[in-house]
Amino acid sequence: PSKPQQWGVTAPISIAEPTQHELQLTETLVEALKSYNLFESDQEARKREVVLGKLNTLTKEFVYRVSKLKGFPESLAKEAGGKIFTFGSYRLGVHNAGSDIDCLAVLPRHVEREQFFTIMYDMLKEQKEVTEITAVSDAYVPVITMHFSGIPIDFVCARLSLARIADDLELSDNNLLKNLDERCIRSLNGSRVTDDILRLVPNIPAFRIALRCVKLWAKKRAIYSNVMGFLGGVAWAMLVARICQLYPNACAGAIVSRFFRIMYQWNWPQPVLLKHMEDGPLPVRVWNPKLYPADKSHRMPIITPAYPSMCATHNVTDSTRTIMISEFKRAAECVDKIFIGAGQWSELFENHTFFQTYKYYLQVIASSDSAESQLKWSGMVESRLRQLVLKLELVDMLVLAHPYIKPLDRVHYCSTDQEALDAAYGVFNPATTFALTEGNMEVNHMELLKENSENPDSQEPQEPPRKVYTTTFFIGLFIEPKTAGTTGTRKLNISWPCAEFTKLVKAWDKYDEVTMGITIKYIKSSMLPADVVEGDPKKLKRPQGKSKNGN
Ligand code: 3AT
Ligand code: MN
Ligand code: MN
Repeated sequence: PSKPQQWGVTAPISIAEPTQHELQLTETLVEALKSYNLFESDQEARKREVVLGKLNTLTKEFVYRVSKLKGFPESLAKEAGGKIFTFGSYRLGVHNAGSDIDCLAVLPRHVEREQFFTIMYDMLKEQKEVTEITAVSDAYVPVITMHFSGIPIDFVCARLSLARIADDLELSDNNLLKNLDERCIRSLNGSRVTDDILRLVPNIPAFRIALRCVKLWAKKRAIYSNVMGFLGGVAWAMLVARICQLYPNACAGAIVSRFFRIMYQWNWPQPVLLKHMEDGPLPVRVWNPKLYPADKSHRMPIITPAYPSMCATHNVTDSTRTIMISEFKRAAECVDKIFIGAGQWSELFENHTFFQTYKYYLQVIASSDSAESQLKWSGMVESRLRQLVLKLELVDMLVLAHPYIKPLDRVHYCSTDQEALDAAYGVFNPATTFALTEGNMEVNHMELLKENSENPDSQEPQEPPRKVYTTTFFIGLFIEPKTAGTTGTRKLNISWPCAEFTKLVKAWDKYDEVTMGITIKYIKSSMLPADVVEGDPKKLKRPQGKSKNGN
């Protein structure tokens, strides 16, 4: 036989075809994945296609209108075109029933970026199918978010240096990036990276099943989060893609099994690459640890394939890497057992035990007085939390600082100043506290509260309670165990990292010391709030009638 085709930067490890046993395990894997209700129905899939069709038509209509505004004659305005591309989980074919569609509008050069956020925004707003539309034009990647026929959409745009955007345009040519606004380059990047991943994978159906499995596992084990220093969707996709390249003919079950074993043994910081990095036409740097000290500090580099290549795992710290490696180990052992018939796939997807694992935790609470400011303030604190983790890693006797991936949002209805202060410090009455779902801070609980306060022992006329919004982050602390020889008291000193972190977040230009708070508390595991320890932290129990035994 001829030399096997090479996918990626090395020859494959094995080109073997799947065995009966591997095929059978792939089948049981698919069954297991289905039982988590990840897959949407055919009807929902068609609905997404219809929505994308409408968005494409609207994009062309938008380009046409702008062309006319610019005084283009009818024929040229019609030819100006416009096209949408997708990226993210939908483009990879691994989205869940509730996933958004990440969508990019590509526009010809005479359409200005700003017009997407004004004219296109207004056009979308007029559609009867569109709800919850918001334009965030000052973000790092500016975006319109909305629901279209109930489907969440992230809509970004890029303006190319082309007079017309043809229906058959592809985004792979690096020269398309020449002379573009940086925001356009970043917006194009999502699509260019997902397109490349799919191009570089030998067997796409096997890749999809394996990636779905890895994503579900990573979410259940609480290691799916780019901001918190673990890996996000793109990085997980690239890792799985690399294993697919090494076993081009393997089925999904075999890929999953190889995945955990190889990732457990990977020689970090050797980077994971899907292809050799390219040079290109932009005056921007491509990832290169030999040239740039910042790149050298990446602990688990996973490099995006599309030019300009970047490290998708810049946020990984020593702690989060250690945690992920031990999860790879656990998963590898689990899958080995499944392969010899001594285990079930469901064991791979067992929930994390973050709140049962550590003796001590840091509880970081960002608070403010309105839903709007809380969204920004807590987002800021969240984006800096890894700085606290990095500083904790330098503390003597602290082996590991383990950030929990999900912040917990609550609103507290406080009738006294003391209650408001306490809430910001993590002390609150469960009867007047409500958990909020992510991104949905504007829930009115007043009705519920009224019901609850209709009890005879509260007779004094009450002022409407004031709301305190809190977002709580947890960091598990693994402290060096005492060795047999040690005597006397050991003291863990975390005051410096905490003070530095507080200073850092308060230096934010929109920080307002009157309305915003930040507190860090060192707590024993027994002091963890009941609602996080028992099951799903998002579901605080609805208060039951008169509860006087709150705290
Ligand atoms: P879901 O199925 O949607 O949960 P996903 O992988 O599609 O998984 P997202 O929709 O959050 O996840 O992100 C899709 C892509 O959008 C990934 C990345 O290229 C880009 N992206 C996401 N968040 C940001 C961000 N904050 N800044 C810049 N790009 C982002
Ligand atoms: Mn998405
Ligand atoms: Mn998205």
